[in-house]
Amino acid sequence: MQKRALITGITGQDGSYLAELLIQQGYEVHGIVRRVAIEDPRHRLWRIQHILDRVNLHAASLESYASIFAVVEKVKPDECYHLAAQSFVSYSFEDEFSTLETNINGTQHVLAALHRLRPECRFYFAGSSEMFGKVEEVPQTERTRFHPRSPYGISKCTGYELTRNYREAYGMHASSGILFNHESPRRGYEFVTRKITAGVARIAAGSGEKIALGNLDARRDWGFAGDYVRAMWLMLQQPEPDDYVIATGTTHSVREFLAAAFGRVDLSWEEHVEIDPKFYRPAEVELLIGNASKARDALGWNPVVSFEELVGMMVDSDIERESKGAFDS
Ligand code: NDP
Ligand code: GDR
Repeated sequence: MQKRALITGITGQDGSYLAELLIQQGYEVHGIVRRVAIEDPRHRLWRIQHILDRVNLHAASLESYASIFAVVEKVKPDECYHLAAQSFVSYSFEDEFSTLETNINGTQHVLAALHRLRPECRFYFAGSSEMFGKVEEVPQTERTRFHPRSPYGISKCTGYELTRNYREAYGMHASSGILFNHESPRRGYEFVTRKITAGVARIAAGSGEKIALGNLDARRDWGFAGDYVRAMWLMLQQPEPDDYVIATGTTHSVREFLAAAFGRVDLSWEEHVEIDPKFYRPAEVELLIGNASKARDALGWNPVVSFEELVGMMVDSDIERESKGAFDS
């Protein structure tokens, strides 16, 4: 029988790669989107334009239990990937209320609807390395204590605990992936990697601008989103639900990302970057590096794309877009 998957956040970076993967695996793919997305597909559905004929979209609001309930009742999914969230850490300091509302209540609404209507559905929660925050050990594993440093990180800790509680209280197959940063040519422009690669493409084309950035010393464990959605799928194929760290196990500073991205077009980053204090955060996460050995042993998961390949892929893609004057929304 063909399996049915429901993805919240299908219009985002990860949602788009996951939808492609599930289509390849023969799933019937359903996605929850905001109503405005259906009214403005050119701008709001750009990441899934190429597969729109193979996905079924349902308008619903994460903040409304009734609307989530209605979609779950209609779709009756076998697997649900809950990716939708206010995912920009910086913005979570500016608007704590909507971040907590969307990320915590949204997760509770999806879990509660599945529990009521489809308890056998397998559930994936998009946890984050931001839950480790001010890290208590290096590298971080599934056993490392959480110390979130932003409203976003706090919301993800709560989503993780909700997921664990539905697993333990009701026996649901509910798993959390604790995913470290993952990027791609579909990354949102507000995140530092894409901000840099899009800037490199414009500068290489002669824009003459400077890229304004914050903390260049922050270190992240950056992987490729296409590799990471494979881990999400693998988690839901296991006989038992569990939580897994997904990471490459290597770390680079923002400064090193700059050097690699500008190096791709033979430019020196120091001439094209300026520091703007407004991009510093009230509380920073300085260093993240994950140990994914549990996922390697239990899921057989390994990242394929290296840091250098990732940076190259993003710069090349932005240069191509820039040359066509085809920047997405
Ligand atoms: P994106 O920001 O690219 O996508 C977020 C998705 O959530 C979009 O589809 C967006 O819809 C949707 N969304 C946001 N707010 C709402 C809302 N109020 N109601 C309905 N939908 C909403 O994130 P990613 O794809 O990068 O990440 C996917 C998930 O994984 C997120 O939960 C993120 O926090 C988490 N994560 C991401 C990591 C990363 O490095 N990428 C690492 C660890 C965790 P719309 O297009 O309409 O705005
Ligand atoms: P992050 O990603 O906060 O790790 O969250 P982001 O790319 O926003 O920041 C990474 C690091 O770069 C520093 N930085 C800047 N960041 C941005 N956005 N803009 C700048 O100008 C800038 N200058 C320096 C930041 O201070 C930070 O240290 C991402 C999101 O995808 C989350 O949803 C996800 O959970 C985590 O990754 C894992």
